[in-house]
Amino acid sequence: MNNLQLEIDGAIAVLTISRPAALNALNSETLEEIDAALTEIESNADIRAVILTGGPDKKGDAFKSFVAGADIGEMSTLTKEEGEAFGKKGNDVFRRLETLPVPVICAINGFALGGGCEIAMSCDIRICSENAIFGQPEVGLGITPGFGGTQRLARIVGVGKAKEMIYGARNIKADEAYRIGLVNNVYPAEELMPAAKKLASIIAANAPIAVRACKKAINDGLDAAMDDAIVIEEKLFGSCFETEDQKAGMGNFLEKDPEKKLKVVPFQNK
Ligand code: CO8
Repeated sequence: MNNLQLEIDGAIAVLTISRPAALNALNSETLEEIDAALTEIESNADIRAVILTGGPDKKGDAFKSFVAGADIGEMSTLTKEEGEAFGKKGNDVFRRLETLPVPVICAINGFALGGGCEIAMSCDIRICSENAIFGQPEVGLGITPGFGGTQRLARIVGVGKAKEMIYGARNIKADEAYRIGLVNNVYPAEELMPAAKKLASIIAANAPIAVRACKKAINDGLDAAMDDAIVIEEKLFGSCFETEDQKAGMGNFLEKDPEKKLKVVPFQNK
């Protein structure tokens, strides 16, 4: 792959978007490579969590840019039909990422603009470095967000804030992204990847089928009316009782063996 690295370390896969000459902007080739990497991840049952991040820029700065958008050079000459097709290409890949069976943590290490903000919003959990900048600058380029930004931003931060950001092409810094709920946490740059790996390890240590079922229940339930959403949960909850993890997990609790007791660890922000 030319613009993407996939490293698998035990149960954790790290996907790094890497186009140093263009601040990791997403061109068609990169979208195709992400799609191929998702196929590989899906076929590997050992992977329990994925981290998505951006590689260094051409000067080697690892915290300059996560993804500075879709590739403006590639988009500049598109026709109406080609624009729609390019939007669909991005949307299909991002939707695949969003519905990947295992959780995806996005570690945003710098600019997350346009398509960069949009791919981050397709992940389950976003954390960022203190210098991260988020925004949907498309209206300044004469286009709408095209990889799901009009839909996911409003769902994540609320309609009013999303409209303010999108209509005004207003970029926001990490602290504001944290305040409005676009990211779960902000870290000093050097602590970002260790934090992402720690979070991925915590997730990977839990019962994998149950974690996958939780992701599906939350995602599918959000698209449904509450009466249907709770049925989605009931079915997935029920399916857990066919797993070894449920028998072992509950058995351990009932054995009252202190070594096997579930550990309730308070969540630590930093
Ligand atoms: N596309 C292509 N190349 C890019 C992009 C991009 N999005 N962003 C940066 N680059 C390139 C620059 O052209 C430059 O190349 P070169 O060194 O050859 O001149 C290199 O990366 C470094 O960039 P800068 O010199 O501009 O770096 P600065 O530190 O001065 O500025 C910025 C950094 C502020 C991030 C600036 O590069 C910038 O504004 N980039 C564009 C950001 C943007 O507008 N992104 C949104 C794009 S639109 C989009 O994502 C829509 C998604 C949906 C599409 C659906 C289509 C139908």
